[in-house]
Amino acid sequence: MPVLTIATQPFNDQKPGTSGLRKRVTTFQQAHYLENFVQAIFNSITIPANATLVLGGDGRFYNREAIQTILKMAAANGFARVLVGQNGILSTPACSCVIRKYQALGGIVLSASHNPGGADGDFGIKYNQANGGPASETVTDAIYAISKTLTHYQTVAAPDIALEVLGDYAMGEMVVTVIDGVADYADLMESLFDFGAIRALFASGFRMQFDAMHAVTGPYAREIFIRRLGASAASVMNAVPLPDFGGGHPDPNLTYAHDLVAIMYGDNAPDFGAASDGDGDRNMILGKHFFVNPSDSLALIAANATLAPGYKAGIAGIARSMPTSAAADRVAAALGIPCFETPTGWKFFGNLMDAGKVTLCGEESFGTSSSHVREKDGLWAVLFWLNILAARQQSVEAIVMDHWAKFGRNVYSRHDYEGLPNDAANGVMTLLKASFASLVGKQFGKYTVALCDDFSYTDPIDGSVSTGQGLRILFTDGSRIVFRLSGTGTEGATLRIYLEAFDADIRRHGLDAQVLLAELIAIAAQLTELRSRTGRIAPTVIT
Ligand code: VG1
Ligand code: CO
Repeated sequence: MPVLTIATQPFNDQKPGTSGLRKRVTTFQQAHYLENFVQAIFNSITIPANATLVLGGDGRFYNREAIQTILKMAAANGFARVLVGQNGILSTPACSCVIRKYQALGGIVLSASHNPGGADGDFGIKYNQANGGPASETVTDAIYAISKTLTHYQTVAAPDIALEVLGDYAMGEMVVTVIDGVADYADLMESLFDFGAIRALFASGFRMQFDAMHAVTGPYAREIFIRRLGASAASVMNAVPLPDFGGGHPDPNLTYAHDLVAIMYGDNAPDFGAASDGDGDRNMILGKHFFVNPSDSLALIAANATLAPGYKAGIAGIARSMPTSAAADRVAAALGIPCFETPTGWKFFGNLMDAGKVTLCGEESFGTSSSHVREKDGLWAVLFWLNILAARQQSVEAIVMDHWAKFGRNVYSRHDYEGLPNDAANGVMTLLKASFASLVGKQFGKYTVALCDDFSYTDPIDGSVSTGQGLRILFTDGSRIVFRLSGTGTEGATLRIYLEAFDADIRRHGLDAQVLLAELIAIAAQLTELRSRTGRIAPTVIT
């Protein structure tokens, strides 16, 4: 099959953000736009003769078209085999699992994760390396540099592959294998958790509600919760992946997962609630009328890790992103294991896991996972919780309260201001940074500023340095406020304000975080001139 070399023009806007390249579908539909980025990926790596690529996406609008395009480009660029998810679908953690299981050279995940989908929504593409994790910054920088200079890409003239039917298909010299990514992933989960105990929990009348948000986890959740664990059919809702996620915003938080939240805070609520995002790497955990903050969830999983068979021998260490609360640090200290603080984005955890320094990783943005893959993993976190609930036979709320009584509570909240004009958001950040020199030592109510900086990280394994990772104001009592601009949006800017204070007093542990953090929230508004600069009086999303 002859390789076709097609002329293209370079694009200047293909810089990957926190997690891959995310743009409007209409941007990706421009002539040669997708091809340009894919060729830049292929040019940034060496493709040996027997190389396998894993390919799949979250099923959003444009997924199928993009998969067919990439298959032909993979054939032209010399891959021996592509493992592609049935119907072109693979969740992000399943893709990571498959890359590792079949020792692939890497994988391409098509997803814009929690961003809305559909013809007017977002699309995205991300390259994962042989360890199953997102490409490092060095690699994404190289891809970006190449994308700005490309003049040609390579493809073949081949018919589309029938992605519905499992099996092998020839495309020139290359073999396309349509795989069942659900089975591989479910098997991995079964090897880590006590499925017998969880099955017994469901059999005893324990009720769960899982919301797949019309996104990728539906088929995985059905296989695992209903078929393998015996949960009732009604326990999984919105389980059919739709190209536009049913018009919703597939982001599992208190604002966008409102249907699930209404059930969990309603009369006769189930014992346990959970949701995942567009590509299946996020998780939200709820108890009866109770929300578990993702930072606490990481700490709690760490403290209870040995209850799950896959973690029986204990954990080597924990890593958390900088804005994530220090609740996990307290558990690490108690266990006598290290805790690492990395920039936002899962790509920073890969080296630590590969080096065996950490077992658990987490981000405040509903992301938790372990070294079983190299991505965050939504259903893994839900299963970990079910395993803990089965072992401890207590309610979600009781388990969290116990944890706080033992370790103290890192009271935590994130306020997101979405869709801000870029100028206003940048203005806030510039103002803050400029004020840093004069802030140290200043007193705001009961808080005194100890240190201000722009977080920078030196990777302990490869020595690479990442600067500009978030503005931090640290107070003398360990409280802090962090400010970041999102790197996953496609229009305007999203300002994230992360607030944290420590409270060891058990009498206050039942109180709402917004009440306990009121003073810090006011300080953040004052320092950023938030109202006058953005015109906003309240955040879009509060976590
Ligand atoms: C957000 C989260 C970050 C997460 C990233 C990708 O990034 O804050 O913790 O790793 O999304 O998650 P940002 O730059 O918008 O703050 V996913 O599930 O969207 O791939
Ligand atoms: Co995601």
